[in-house]
Amino acid sequence: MEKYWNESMECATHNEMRSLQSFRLSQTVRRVYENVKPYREKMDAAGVKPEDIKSVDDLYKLPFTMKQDLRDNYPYGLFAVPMEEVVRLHASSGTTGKQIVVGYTENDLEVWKECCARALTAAGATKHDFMHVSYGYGLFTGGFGIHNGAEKVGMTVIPVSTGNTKRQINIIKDFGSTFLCCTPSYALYLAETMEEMGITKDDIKLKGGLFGAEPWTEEMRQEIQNKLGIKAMDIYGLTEVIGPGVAFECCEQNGMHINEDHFIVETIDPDTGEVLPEGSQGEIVFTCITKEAFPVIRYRTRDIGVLKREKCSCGRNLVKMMKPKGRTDDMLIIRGVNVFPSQIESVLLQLGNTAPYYQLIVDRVNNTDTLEIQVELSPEMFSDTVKSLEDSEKLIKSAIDSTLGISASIRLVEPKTIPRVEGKAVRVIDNRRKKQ
Ligand code: DLL
Repeated sequence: MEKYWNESMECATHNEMRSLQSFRLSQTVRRVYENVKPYREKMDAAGVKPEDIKSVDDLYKLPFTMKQDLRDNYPYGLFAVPMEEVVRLHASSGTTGKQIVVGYTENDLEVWKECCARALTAAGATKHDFMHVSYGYGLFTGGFGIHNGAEKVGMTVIPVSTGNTKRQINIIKDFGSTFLCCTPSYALYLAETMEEMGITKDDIKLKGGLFGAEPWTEEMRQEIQNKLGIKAMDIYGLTEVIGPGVAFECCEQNGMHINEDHFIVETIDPDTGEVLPEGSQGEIVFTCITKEAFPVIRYRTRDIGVLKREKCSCGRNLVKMMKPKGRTDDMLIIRGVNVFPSQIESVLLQLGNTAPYYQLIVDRVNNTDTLEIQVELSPEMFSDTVKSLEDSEKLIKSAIDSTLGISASIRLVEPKTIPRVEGKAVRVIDNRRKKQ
């Protein structure tokens, strides 16, 4: 089995990578300065000229790009090539505000395929495998991104897209899918539906999957692996940078290698913008150094993560980002305490006595923030006595209160009442926003 897709890049030494990055960065900055007015204006305002950016060490001199810059220049204002060179558009709506539009040249699509092919190869996929893609096809980057990468590897791609979960299970079974790509929450939903249909993991041929597009915990990984009988790998990316494939997990399942020959990564303090040393938790920032149509410079992702540069047993030298904790905009502030939904997921799944479905309802009552955690009962628990349900509720409450340092109310809800989704899970309903 191939271990790497592109050994010379994935295993290049740090020094080799830095010099390649420096060369590509200085070229990209010059091109963007010459061709994209908003970047030129921002650089001029900051007093930085392309000739000031000679190496990665000069990166900090460049201004950040924020989601608002993308919105302000909607739809094509940040494109760096004429439209006749753009062969594909994708878009991301996000939860608030106007959508953002990104473009790809023919060469950008090749870069994207390469990034996804590396991820798939690291997950153990080869041309002998069948790839079942349940990410949405359309303006969302998930479906097309993985699809094209898998074809590049030579896999037999099954472009199912989202919807009709029972049909998806039949396809997995009948077509002999060996790999699955979807959001981690949809993977669990597929497993649940499989169980309802009386199909066990021994009836299907799945052996691996690449899951991403939303934060998920180690505990969730275990659930998916056990229920589907597969090795579940993490894959990260965002529309603004390229889509899936910015970073991917290797056999260690401990952090995602970033495709550093295409994207330079930094972590910054989200409040001050100060660059943090590798290893400190901060906001992840990316600079594209090979993209032609839409190269973002120091793009602030709002994802909170930690970078680790250490020898990996897989042999890759690409820096790793540990599983992102969540996004700064998903972070809840409850009575002054910062809470990420992933922390709650981790506690719930560690206790292991409920179904892996939950939702957080945040409100403000008498000027005080309230947090209610709705946790779904597993069908077995649902038939338990009232006393044992009360005991479970108390157990969850005390585990949550002591981990988060705030008091939350727990509501156990009937099986299958938390809505199942085909894409990204909706974990938080914040009623405070309506009241502002
Ligand atoms: O979600 C691209 C993608 C598709 C990635 C399929 C992986 C697989 P957007 O819709 O623009 O793009 O959302 C990007 O999703 O900033 C993160 O907050 C979150 N995200 C993506 N992958 C992961 C992951 C796609 N593996 C936003 N872990 C990012 C945690 C993730 N969060």
